[in-house]
Amino acid sequence: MSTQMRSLSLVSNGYTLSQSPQRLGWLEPTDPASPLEQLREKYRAHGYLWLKGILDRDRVLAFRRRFFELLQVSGMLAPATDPVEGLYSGQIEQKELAHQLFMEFHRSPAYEAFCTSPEIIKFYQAFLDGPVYLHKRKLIRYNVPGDAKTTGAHYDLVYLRGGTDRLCSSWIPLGDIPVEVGGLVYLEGSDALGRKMEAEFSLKNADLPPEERISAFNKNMREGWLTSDLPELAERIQSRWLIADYEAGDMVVHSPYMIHAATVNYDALNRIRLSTDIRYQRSDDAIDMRWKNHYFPGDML
Ligand SMILES: O=C(O)CCC(=O)C(=O)O
Repeated sequence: MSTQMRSLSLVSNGYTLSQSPQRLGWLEPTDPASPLEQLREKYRAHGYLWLKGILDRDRVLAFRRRFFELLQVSGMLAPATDPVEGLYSGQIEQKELAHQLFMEFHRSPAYEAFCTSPEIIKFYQAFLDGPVYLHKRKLIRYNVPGDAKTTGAHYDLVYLRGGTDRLCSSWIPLGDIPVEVGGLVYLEGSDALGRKMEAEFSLKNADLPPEERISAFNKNMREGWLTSDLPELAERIQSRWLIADYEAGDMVVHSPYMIHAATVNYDALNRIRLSTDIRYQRSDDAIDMRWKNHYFPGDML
């Protein structure tokens, strides 16, 4: 669908993407039942697989409900609404409590169970052709409507340089995330650019002490982010940001070199954007030991 057919406001950290429609496109969906070699080939060629409906939609929604049921005491949800809708109240009255419960949820067996759903494990075992390992550091993100701060352009290996680069990120919408709700946007064809940038960073970082060399925050990096100016990056490399209407049940698998970012949640219905991002790799490949702990704010990853 053309972006003009639906008037979209696409903004990321103050930069407007929708002003340059020629720099926008749509993410290409993939049937998870496609033959394995086809999936691998597509992943190699595009740097991502948007696996439509690979997860059980009801299970994803039940997990969404669980999250919002736990956090609703913080005042996050509009009064007298069903938690599964995740409708924003307009302000989080008890911010500290929300944070505490949010962190608690990261450590819950329910979250672990969700991230190790049989469909996910089965997919990765086949895709990576062997036993797989899930990084313990896993992230849940909620983005309330109107929050101007979003994920800047980056590729994941910047944060995961201490192990193999044969790892896959899973970005999982926990609920429907149409473009307006501010999901991930992917820079078309950027896996190759990410590889080139990483090779350049490796040269620059070569003389740094080992810990600093792999840090996303060393003097050669920009806090891990390549830029906040998404339109300029797309223009510079003559590419397009690919947007999508994600649905509960989908999972995007992206390569550690694929450049992505997020846009502001402008949902007219006031839905909070909820998602998780987790990383799988083969268990016999080198593991970045810095990811062996639960996520905590300021963990410098
Ligand atoms: O959900 C987001 O805003 C960022 C997620 C991300 O960067 C990732 O999945 O690698």
